[in-house]
This record gives sequence, structure tokens and C-alpha cells, in this order.
Amino acid sequence: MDEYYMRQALTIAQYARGRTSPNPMVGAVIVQAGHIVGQGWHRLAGTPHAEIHALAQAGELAKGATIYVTLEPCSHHGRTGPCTDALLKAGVKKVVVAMTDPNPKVAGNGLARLKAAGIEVVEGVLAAEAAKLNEVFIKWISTGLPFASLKTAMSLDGKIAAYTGHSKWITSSAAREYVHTLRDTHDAILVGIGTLLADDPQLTTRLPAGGKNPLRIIVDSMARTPLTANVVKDQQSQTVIAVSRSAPKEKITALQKSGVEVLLLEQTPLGLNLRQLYKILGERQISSILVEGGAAVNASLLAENLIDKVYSFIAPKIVGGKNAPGPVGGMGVSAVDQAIMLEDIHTHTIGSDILISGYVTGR
Ligand code: AOF
Ligand code: ZN
Repeated sequence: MDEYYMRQALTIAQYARGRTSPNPMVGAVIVQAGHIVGQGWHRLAGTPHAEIHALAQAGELAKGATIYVTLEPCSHHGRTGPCTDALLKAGVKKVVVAMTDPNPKVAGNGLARLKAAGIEVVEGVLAAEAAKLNEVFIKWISTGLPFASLKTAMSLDGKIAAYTGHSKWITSSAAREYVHTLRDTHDAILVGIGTLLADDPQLTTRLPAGGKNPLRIIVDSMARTPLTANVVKDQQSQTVIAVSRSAPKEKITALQKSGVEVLLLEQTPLGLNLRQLYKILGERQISSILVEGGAAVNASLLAENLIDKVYSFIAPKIVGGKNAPGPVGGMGVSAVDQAIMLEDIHTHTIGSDILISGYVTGR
């Protein structure tokens, strides 16, 4: 039964997918004498935690009850008060959690506090599922870097455009709508200057029901972004342009005057210091990034181990052409046994396309 109720808590936690950042998604289910008497999930950073919503629904029935929470109840005073105190006050008898909270401010303190107060604590129920649910939060809170997902879309023969550069559209509209659900649930979207110059993208979320626009990040070492670009003009979301010190000063000033933020990054022998960019974004509580190309920036991020997950769309069409580009540029590896490997692979059919997703293995 522990797994049954925990599964329910995991299900409701996900109702807030993409809305809790930089906080985790958390669900809580309160059970009294075999009945669910309260349920809640964390909805938005700065608002009450899952346990508080569930306790409010259970009212007096929380006394002597068991609570199932997908994450260790917090013990710290953050933007809200400690959930452990609320649970003790309500007279909950038993606390079942999926995993401890990797936030160093909590990290076992919540469970220790409950145990010290004589509460029965069970840990590790559906732990793997809970860790997967909060892969973004876990990466960000434990490294300070955002969790980055690379999205690519190519033909069956590995092309992202024809040799002329024409690329509209490789994948079906169903696959492109799926990409908008990804944009909706990421804090930021990142592209390189090549993609910006070629496509003049808006980098906004356009779903039938609207959606949340991510922060737009352009990797553009020489500040070549035109002042007339959609991401500069349209004011639909904030735009950050990452440039190097070699970028012309007047262009930087002009971009700033147009309302975009310009970030001056260090240079490495390989180009802009993209790890520094991630660090700055992490400090600003950007916990997830969707990388949408092009080939050069994809290659740099993969080479610097700055991609955690890959979403690769493959369309059943053959473009051909030895000069037609693929999704990852750079030099590439010199032998196939040095290729970047993915694990925990999932395959879906979306419209007429195939989506392969997986995680970059630790290198
Ligand atoms: C819980 N239940 O539903 C969530 C928790 O600034 P605050 O007060 O919102 O605290 C944020 C931290 O609290 C977050 O980093 C994580 O450690 C924990 N989130 N804890 O008991 C919840 N969302
Ligand atoms: Zn809490």
C-alpha cells in the first residue's frame, strides 16, 4: 500500500510540471484508516509546500494519520515555514517519503527532526521514480548548474536542412507542437547565432492553450544579433545575449538600448566560456535549459559536458547531399568508440516522426 499512495503523490506532484522552478515538484497524500483524507502538491515557488495543502484539506483528520510525501519534508525557514513543524502540530503519526531532500539546507534534517519527535519514518518508497521526477531540481541544487536538454530534429539520413539551408519543416506539426510543450516546461531556451541569423526565431511557446515563454539566450560571441531580430524587438520574453570581450562595444550598447541584456563572458581556446554562462544562469535560479541548436553550439555544449538529456526527432524523409548539415557540428570524434553515449533510452512515435530521448552518460 505504501507504493500505491506514493504513486498517487507522484502523480499529483506532476500537475505543476514546469511551474515550480527552482523548487522541486512535490506531492503529498494523507491517509487515515485506509482513506485518502487530504492531498496537495506544490504549485509555484514562494507559495505553500505540498504538505501544507494536504494538511489544510485533511483538517482534524490529519491527527494520527500517515502522510506520503515524494520528498523529505523541509526543516528550514525559506520563503515558507518548515513543513516538519506543520506535520508535528497537526499530529501526524507516520511519515513515508520517497527520497531525502538534496537541498543542503534540509539534507536529512527534516527526517531527523521528525524521528526525534517520535514520528515513525519510512524512507525510499519509489525513490527512483521520485529522483526522475525531480532530475532538474537535483542537478541544479547539487551543482549550481541548470539541467540542459538538447533538442534536435533531423531527417532519416541525419540532415537538419537541405544543402541550400532550407529547413522548414523537417518534422511534422505534431512533433513541433511537442517541442512547444518542452519550451513551456523549461526556464530558458538557448540557441547559437547561426540559428538566429538563419531562422530569425521567436523562441516563444505557442501551444493551443498558450503556455509560458522561457528566457531566451543567444550565444553570440561577436554580438552579431541584428537589432531587428524577433528576440530583440518582440518583447514577448526577456532575452540574454552572451558575447565575448571582442564584440564591438557600440553594438553591445545598441543591443542594450533595445532592451536586451548582454552578458560579457570569458573566452576559452574553444570559444565562449559556456560553463560560466551556465553558472551565471544557475545563480539566477534558471534550473533548466532547452538547447535548440544549431550545429556549432550543440557541438560545443556536448564537448564541454553541458548537456544532460537529448530529445532527438527523426522524420521519415531523406534529404541527401554531402554538404547538407547534421545536428552536431564541430570536429566530431576521431573514432566511433569515442562517441558520446546515451542511456535510459525511450522511443515514441509522434505524428509521423520518431522521438528518441535519453541521458548523456557520465564521461
Ligand atoms: C517540502 N515540500 O512541497 C517543497 C519542498 O523557499 P521555500 O520555503 O519554498 O523552500 C524551497 C526549498 O524547500 C526547496 O529548495 C526544497 O529544498 C524544499 N521544497 N519541500 O517539504 C514541498 N517544494
Ligand atoms: Zn516544506
